[in-house]
Amino acid sequence: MASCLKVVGITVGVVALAGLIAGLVTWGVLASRDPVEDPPELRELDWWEHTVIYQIYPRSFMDSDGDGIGDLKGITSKLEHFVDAGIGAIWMSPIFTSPMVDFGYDISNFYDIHYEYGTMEDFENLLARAHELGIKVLLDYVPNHASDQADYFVLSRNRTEGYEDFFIWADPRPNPDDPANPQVPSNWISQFGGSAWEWDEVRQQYYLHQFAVEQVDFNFRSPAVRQEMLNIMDFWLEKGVDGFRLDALPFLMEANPVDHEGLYPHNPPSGNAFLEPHQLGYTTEIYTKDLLELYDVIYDWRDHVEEWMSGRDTTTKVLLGEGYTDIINTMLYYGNERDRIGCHFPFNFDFITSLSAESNARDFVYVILQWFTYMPQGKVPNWVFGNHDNNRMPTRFRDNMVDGLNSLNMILPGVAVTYQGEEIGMRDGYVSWEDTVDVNALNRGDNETYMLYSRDPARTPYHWNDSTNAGFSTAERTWLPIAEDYAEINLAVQKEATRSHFKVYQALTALRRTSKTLSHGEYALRALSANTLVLVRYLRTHDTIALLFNVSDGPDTVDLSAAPNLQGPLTVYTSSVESTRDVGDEIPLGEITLSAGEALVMSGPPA
Ligand SMILES: *[C@@H]1O[C@H](CO)[C@@H](O)[C@H](O)[C@H]1NC(C)=O
Ligand SMILES: *[C@@H]1O[C@H](CO)[C@@H](O)[C@H](O)[C@H]1NC(C)=O
Ligand SMILES: *[C@@H]1O[C@H](CO)[C@@H](O)[C@H](O)[C@H]1NC(C)=O
Ligand SMILES: CC(=O)N[C@H]1CO[C@H](CO)[C@@H](O)[C@@H]1O
Ligand SMILES: [Ca+2]
Ligand SMILES: [Ca+2]
Repeated sequence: MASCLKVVGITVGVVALAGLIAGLVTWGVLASRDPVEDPPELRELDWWEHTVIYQIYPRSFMDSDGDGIGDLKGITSKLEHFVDAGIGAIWMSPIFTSPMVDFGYDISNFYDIHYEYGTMEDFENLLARAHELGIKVLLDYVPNHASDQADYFVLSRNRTEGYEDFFIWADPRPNPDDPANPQVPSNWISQFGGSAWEWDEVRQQYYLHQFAVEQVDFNFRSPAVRQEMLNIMDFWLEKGVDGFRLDALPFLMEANPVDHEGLYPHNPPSGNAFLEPHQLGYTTEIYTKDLLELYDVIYDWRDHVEEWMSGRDTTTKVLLGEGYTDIINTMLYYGNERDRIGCHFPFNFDFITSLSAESNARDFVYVILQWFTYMPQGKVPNWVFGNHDNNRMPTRFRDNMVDGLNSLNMILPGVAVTYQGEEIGMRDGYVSWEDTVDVNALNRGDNETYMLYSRDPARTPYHWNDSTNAGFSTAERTWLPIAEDYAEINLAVQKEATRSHFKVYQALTALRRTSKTLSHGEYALRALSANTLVLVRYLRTHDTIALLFNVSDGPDTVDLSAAPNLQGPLTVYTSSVESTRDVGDEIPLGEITLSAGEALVMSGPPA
């Protein structure tokens, strides 16, 4: 570890400086040690602490060679888009060698690039060009499982020395009632439905797969596996990547039969009478998810990355955790149990899992404040509005909320995360049953129910312009269809328009880059009515920034003078596309009526 001071949570580029200031940091705000400076110097943030991170779904971003599949050269050709949009870092869903059963989340070679996406040289070019442009590059690290095509599995299934215990192998469960018919090792259900155990003819044992049959769970109790995970991380760190998004963390470890009389314990029934035993949710996953032991693995990874950095002249490498779990378990990814540190932050999925078009302003305020309440002191918050596993943001909320939601993302303290397309308000694409390729939909659904499970609609290709295939590809047929609304919603049209989601997005990221209030200030958040919330950011002598957002589907009148820490008059900095208020309009601190979904970002005098 570079320095024990990093345990405090907020790291800065220069470790010695962190030592000097660690004691003075409230969240983000630092009083100067030098009394003659006025206004005081503000602590220089490390690159990741207030950045905008953009998730690329590589298969759907840009196709450079006309095979209908996005690729690395395509991404490299579009890196200027991130500069244009004001993004600081990209994270890419997996680009490693894969049979593509789960579109890259089934990795067969963790040390190479998938052929449809390009070559190692293409990756190195992408990385070099991104760095030239000042964009950090994060990879998707998928530690829970390997593809059944991976060498590890081929070697483990015939018990090659050193690989015997790489995966979770189990004998059939004895069946006292019918000894001739042994059972699966336990009742565990895969995330994609059906038993999590699969019989292997070669080894004559079952193996565990918490996801697809072709995604074999690593055995994290094996020291060899633990070491191999570090080797993989090192390989990509040596290449120069800036960090990792860590996939599916709650599933890293399962109950140990040693603690259960030599058997894998059954998960207890959840009591959900609508589900059948093979369906996810029929049981409560107490032995297969959120095991406390898994956090030690994460804390070890963080130690390892800190050690890697300590011998080198390098910018900070970050670890971002993915785990859909409750708030208590989520916060453990930050670390601090037994004084250890974990991820720089776990993704905050509350806007995906706890809020929707049905939510009122009080729900928004409650959900946002909940994160701050539970987050350990000194840590950096983050906000996620969508990703490749969930319906797109405007589809879960409403079209008229796009700018308000992007404004919230950018004006809240901490890191903003954008999923590919959110900057132009892309909605879910329609994907017919015939065109469906998502394993979750194919396994769990049929031609009538697949839409409940399919992640394809959130993965349709990016809309660059209104030409063929939205400019994504010259292929006759793309891997997923282009969403039908591409002529209306695309980047080119929004760059031309005077008012557009993209223009609002650009204004917001520009403000983030320059406003010390946003990077270092305090926040106050309140529901001014059932429908309208106000978020105020303030910092001593600096301009105050306020976001007013009517999250409802109708007009709302509120009294701005009730907003905390706000002085008038306010000036509109940017407003949602359908708003009648323009940049520069003055807004008095009194009654104001907002149309459905209207959002105003305003600046005002210091609080
Ligand atoms: C196991 O399989 C691998 C890969 O097919 C092969 O190289 C190796 O010789 C096999 N080992 C044993 C003990 O059968
Ligand atoms: C779904 O498939 C079944 C069986 O092939 C067929 O009878 C039914 O009409 C299909 N439903 C739809 C909505 O296509
Ligand atoms: C649309 O976008 C693609 C990708 O950037 C580009 O190759 C193509 O020339 C564009 N078409 C038009 C008509 O601008
Ligand atoms: C005060 C006011 O007019 N609020 C409206 C905002 O929109 C919602 C949803 O349409 C209405 O229910 C409220 O009456
Ligand atoms: Ca391609
Ligand atoms: Ca696992």
